[in-house]
Amino acid sequence: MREALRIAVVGHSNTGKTSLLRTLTRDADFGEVDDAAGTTRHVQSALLRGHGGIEWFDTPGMEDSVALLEYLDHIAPLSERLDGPARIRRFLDSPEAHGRYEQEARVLNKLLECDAGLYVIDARDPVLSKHRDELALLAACARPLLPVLNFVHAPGHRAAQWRDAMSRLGLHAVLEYDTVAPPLDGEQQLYARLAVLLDRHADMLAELSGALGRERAARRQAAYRLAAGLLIDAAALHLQSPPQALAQTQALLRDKIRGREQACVKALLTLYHFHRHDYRADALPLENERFGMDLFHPQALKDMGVQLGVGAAAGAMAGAAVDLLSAGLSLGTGMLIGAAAGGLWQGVDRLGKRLSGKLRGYRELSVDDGVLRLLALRQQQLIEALERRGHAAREPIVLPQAAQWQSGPLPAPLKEARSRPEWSALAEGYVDDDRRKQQLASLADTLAQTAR
Ligand SMILES: Nc1nc2c(ncn2[C@@H]2O[C@H](COP(=O)(O)OP(=O)(O)OP(=O)(O)O)[C@@H](O)[C@H]2O)c(=O)[nH]1
Ligand SMILES: [Mg+2]
Repeated sequence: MREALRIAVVGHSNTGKTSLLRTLTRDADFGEVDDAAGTTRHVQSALLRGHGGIEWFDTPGMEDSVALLEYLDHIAPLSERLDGPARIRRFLDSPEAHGRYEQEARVLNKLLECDAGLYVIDARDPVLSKHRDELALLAACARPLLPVLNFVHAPGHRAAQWRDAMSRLGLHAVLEYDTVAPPLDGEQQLYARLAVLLDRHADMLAELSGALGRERAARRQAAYRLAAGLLIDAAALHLQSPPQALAQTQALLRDKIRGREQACVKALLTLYHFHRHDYRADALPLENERFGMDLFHPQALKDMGVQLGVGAAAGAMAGAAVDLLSAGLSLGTGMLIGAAAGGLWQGVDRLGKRLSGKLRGYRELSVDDGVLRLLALRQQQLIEALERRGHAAREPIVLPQAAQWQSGPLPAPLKEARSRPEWSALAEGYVDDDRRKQQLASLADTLAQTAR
């Protein structure tokens, strides 16, 4: 097994060093992150496995570089013509390395031990002499440094000035990488630039970058399979109810579907290594009855621009389509499915004569197409938000409004699921047969393709 590459993450305090490592290692619990400067006090490592892997080192922020550089000029005057690492060594051997400049000593010591450093910059900051002094100290360690411009989504950032200042210091490869909302190909960009700086490790970095790209694609595919599973379960679920228990059956149906969506959301958060609190608490289906988010409130559907089945908005049981169940009835289950409660009564009126004598009073409840559309939209939006979210993000996810899935025919696998009650994992007699597997995979592809 090859040895891990060792990379130190360095920079001024509070620029997002720990945040960057959270995002790069996909670990939202790594280290401590805070608005206050001086949050990280000690060096902490994180291992990124695969192809030898990378051992990352988070370091404390540099705060006293101006004074330290003066001190260094004093204890290792230029007239002695020591090279950079020798000057830094002299400082590290001096008593002040354990006194006033203890933080800086930890950083420089770690950088000397590493193969390279990422120099994290808060791109909102103006370029000041303290930064130049900081870079002079870091550069003296004679390790390749890659400047990383963080906060590049902030209004009025100074990325251009920073790029200019960096090139004046001989640092020509620069990476723009916002740790909260990193570019989708951010990792690829990072490892490509590191490969240029770390020629001997270029093959390993290219392999690692390829592996991370494949992982990303596989994760997205797995996410859409989770969403497709939810949709099939919901579309296939039919609950039968005697007329007097209609309200209870309807409540049961809704609970089952809400619970199923919740399970899907949890599985998605876990898949992407995020926590429950990364999704706004009241956005989870079971935890609120606020009509904006409740799956079964007509307003939730309207807000998303989703079309309801005929008459559903008028019906008292909006969202739950009612179908008639009766053995031997020529009226197939498919016929009234898609029409919600209001639609049913209109439908019965219309069909009343033809059906007379054949109705046994039993009804079958299933969810309206509109609910399936809303479920599809919400999972798509959540997945795409998770794809773009850095593990440094601390604000909960807010789903955008989207325009797909709002109208038009539902995809064929969902239509088929409508007439396959045994396909719902929420029902008794559930079977995950080959056809279900095939249709789920096809639906997952459709979801993934319509998301972008
Ligand atoms: N909006 C936004 N906030 C960020 C970004 N990166 C970091 N932050 C925030 O900036 C603050 C500092 O982040 P840290 O990761 O603790 O910074 P640090 O460089 O490790 O700080 P020290 O350990 O104190 O030197 C935290 O409040 C982060 O949430 C970013 O890209 N965008
Ligand atoms: Mg930190």
